[in-house]
Amino acid sequence: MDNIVVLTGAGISAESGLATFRGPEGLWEGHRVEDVATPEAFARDPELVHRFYDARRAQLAQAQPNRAHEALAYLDAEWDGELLIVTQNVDDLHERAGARRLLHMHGELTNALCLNCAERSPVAGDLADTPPCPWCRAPELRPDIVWFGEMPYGLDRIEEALMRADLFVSIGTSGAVYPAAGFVQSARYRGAHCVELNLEPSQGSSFFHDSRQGAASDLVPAFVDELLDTQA
Ligand code: BJW
Repeated sequence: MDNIVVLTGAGISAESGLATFRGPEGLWEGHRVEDVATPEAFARDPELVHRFYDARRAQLAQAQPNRAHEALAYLDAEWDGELLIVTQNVDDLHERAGARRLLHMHGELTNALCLNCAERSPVAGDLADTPPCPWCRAPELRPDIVWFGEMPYGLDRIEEALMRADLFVSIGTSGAVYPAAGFVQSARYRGAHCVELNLEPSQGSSFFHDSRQGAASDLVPAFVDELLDTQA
């Protein structure tokens, strides 16, 4: 077991106080997804969308990584083989916990993307105030978030890692959104052992060899210990 791909979703950050997307308490309960998570909605009402993401950024600044983020960062530090942590999350809790081999496939809440020059830059202040792009000075910044219908980041790198993976681990994701929901099938087809750690079985649960139910802050540290024992 040398090469590992870990996929994380909103469930890993739930115990840090960040709402998931699709539960009864879901992030979008008070917002229609079409109002905030498509490029068309942003073109229609940029201020509404900016206010939504500015509020989430402010909330993120108060949140802390939990034991699951910390366990993955420990795995990153200790694992001698290849590892890629692919997160669908736009929060920065993995990197704040210390993870380095990390890819944000759905963008980052703390970054802005310029519609004029396509450069990315860290967000300083609220985007609702339409600050200028630090590169080209145009006041055309949008959140650096992959919305429905847009191409996720890093798919070539992810595909390559899945091709070489001996182990694929999916943590805290409902398996409702593609292409991430299809990674288990790609990994399994190429011979990887596939493990799911989630509060409940995901939509793609039957594709996993091993599906464990529970809170990420319990399951992930225990699983990381198991993995590091195989390396010792
Ligand atoms: C716990 C826990 C605890 C709770 N411990 N667990 C038909 C078929 C196939 C595809 C499509 C289709 N129609 C349209 C599409 C494409 C579309 C799509 O998938 N739509 C679906 C709705 C069907 N996808 C796209 O448009 C993507 N782009 C694309 O496809 O480009 C073209 C392409 C073509 C070919 C190849 C490749 C690409 C882009 C998707 C962008 C997703 N963006 C969002 C919004 C970001 C904005 C924002 O943050 O506001 O990203 S959607 C939202 O869902 C967010 C998440 O990253 C994503 C996944 O959600 P996640 O993380 O799984 O959260 P939840 O809430 O769903 O689940 C949480 C889980 O945790 C639950 O199971 C809980 O039980 C569990 N949990 N507490 C452990 N303590």
